[in-house]
Amino acid sequence: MKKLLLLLILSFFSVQSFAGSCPDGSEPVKSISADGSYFVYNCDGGNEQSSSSSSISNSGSSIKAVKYESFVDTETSSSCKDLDKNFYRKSPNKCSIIAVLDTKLKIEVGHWVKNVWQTSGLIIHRVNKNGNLEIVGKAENIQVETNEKTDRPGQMEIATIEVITEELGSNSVQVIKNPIVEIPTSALRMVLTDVNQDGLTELVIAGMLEDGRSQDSSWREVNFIYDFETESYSKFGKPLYSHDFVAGDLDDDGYDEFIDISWGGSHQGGGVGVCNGKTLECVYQSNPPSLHTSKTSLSVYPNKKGGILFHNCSKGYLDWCWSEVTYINGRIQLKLLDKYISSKKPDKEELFKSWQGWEQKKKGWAVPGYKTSERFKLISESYRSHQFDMDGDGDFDTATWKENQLCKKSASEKVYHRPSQCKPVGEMIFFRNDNGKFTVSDTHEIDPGATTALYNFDINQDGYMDFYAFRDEHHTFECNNQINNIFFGNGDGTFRRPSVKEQSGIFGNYGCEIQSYFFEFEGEAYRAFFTHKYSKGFSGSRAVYVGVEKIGTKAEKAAEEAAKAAETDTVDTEQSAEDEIAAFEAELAAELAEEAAKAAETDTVDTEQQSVEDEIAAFEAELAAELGQ
Ligand SMILES: [Ca+2]
Ligand SMILES: [Ca+2]
Ligand SMILES: [Ca+2]
Ligand SMILES: [Ca+2]
Repeated sequence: MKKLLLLLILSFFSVQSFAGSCPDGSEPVKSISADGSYFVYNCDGGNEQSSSSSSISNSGSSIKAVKYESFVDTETSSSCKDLDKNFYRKSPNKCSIIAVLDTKLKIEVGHWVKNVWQTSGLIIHRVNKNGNLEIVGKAENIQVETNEKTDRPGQMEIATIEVITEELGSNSVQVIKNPIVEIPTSALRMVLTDVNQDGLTELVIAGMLEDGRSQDSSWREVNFIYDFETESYSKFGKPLYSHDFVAGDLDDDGYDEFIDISWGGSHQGGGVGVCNGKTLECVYQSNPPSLHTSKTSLSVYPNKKGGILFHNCSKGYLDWCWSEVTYINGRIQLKLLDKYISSKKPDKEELFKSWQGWEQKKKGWAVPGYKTSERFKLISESYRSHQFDMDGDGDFDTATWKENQLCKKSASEKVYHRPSQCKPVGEMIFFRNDNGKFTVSDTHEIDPGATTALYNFDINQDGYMDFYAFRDEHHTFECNNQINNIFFGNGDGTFRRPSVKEQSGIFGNYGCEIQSYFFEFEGEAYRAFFTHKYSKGFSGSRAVYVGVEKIGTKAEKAAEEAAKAAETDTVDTEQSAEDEIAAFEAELAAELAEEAAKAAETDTVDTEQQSVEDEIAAFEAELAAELGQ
């Protein structure tokens, strides 16, 4: 936590020192482009006359990554249901634990972090060359002491678990392999895409070294492509302090371009790199006016050149913009489509003390009914946005959240202490796209916590796109907060929050879950998740268990219900004792599920669940006795 806070705090200081370099360590050569309109950086020995290639090109060499295997805990059954009863929410879904991730930290970042996977920033899936499912997670093993001045590389861990889905739910689910590889970088932004258009996805990593090292160190880093099939990586682009990184096919040739956006202003250098998807050559330009980093997302027009970039328009986080992107001569041009004023200008100031002891005046707003010395709303900002089709009309709509900090203290205290006296308050805002004009279609209060990714998936399989915000454990010391930020779509740009009971009818909850990801594989819906064994190992290693559950499809549920209905229709009045047991059990199971859902909702220890189980046992015994007569 300390480290993360430091990262956030450091983001707001500008520094002068910078030593950018090419992947091979040499200095990039700066020259003017052929048309004189932008700078070109060249890494291959200063070949300045090659202005037509006008860029940093991919080094091309592929490096085998250092590799370990993760493991499956043989003392725990590989069924999710046996993992942990504390947070268990009953579900009929098939579910298996497929790996246990337990990588020790090189450098301690807080007594509560025992294992780098606790703060993993990614869970996704891919399909490999054998057509098998792979679950992919990413974590960082921070290699620097807090505030250390160093040029040491970062260390990212990528775990890939290849699993046979037919056996999901059994205690012997087949895990084909589960390598963990190390990539020598650090990053907040990653994109899974088929870089070379061979039908298989790679992970594109926007390297940047804001990993707790001193602000006098360079935070600039090149980008990496991890090839899952060969377990090797290659590099491209020049070192940049990549704060935002988006991908999309801007020239409609099938290959995704990458827009690599450095934190604006003088801080570690500004600028935008645009890397051609086919050649991986990058052209660098200064920040287009009105583009400020922190929540950039890109959608591309289907079967057409260009797309829409969503971004902050000005430094103060007060307004957001949608711009049409055109990709000409290797660089991007932005044309403003629409703008949204997210907050009025802060009109008050209060003194704040950071955990390092620095005192600084910060801007914000008064809270109605309070003096600013007692309550203060500090201006802050979210770092993510997501574009997807919310209303099924074929164009991309936008979701993002507004985040401020609500701070409380007594009037007699001289300064506000941050973060201890402040907590984030957020509002998720959905914008519907009507021919390039964006209107607010819905808003919901959220507890943003450490939200690091926004996803869409039709979770309840009703044909309307749903949306969820994934949180990791950086700021949350509790379990299961990630499922608080799930929104079910109504198909028109509005969303509702499903109750825990409604959620429980779709997916389960196993142990102390810390991240969740919904996806489709071979036409079936699944959820992958990271969880802890709360009751047993929390004070020990805090090993992270990776699980996959299959979500029943709508067709399957309908078939089940039809079968049940057909069964009851044909049963005559002389129902057998077995049928009676089955019917009673089904009824009680439904009750159990409801109880479990309630229990999960209130987080209280439930004694009632046990009594219902006892009831079933007693009834079974009674009937067994009757049958035996
Ligand atoms: Ca590929
Ligand atoms: Ca392209
Ligand atoms: Ca739409
Ligand atoms: Ca839905």
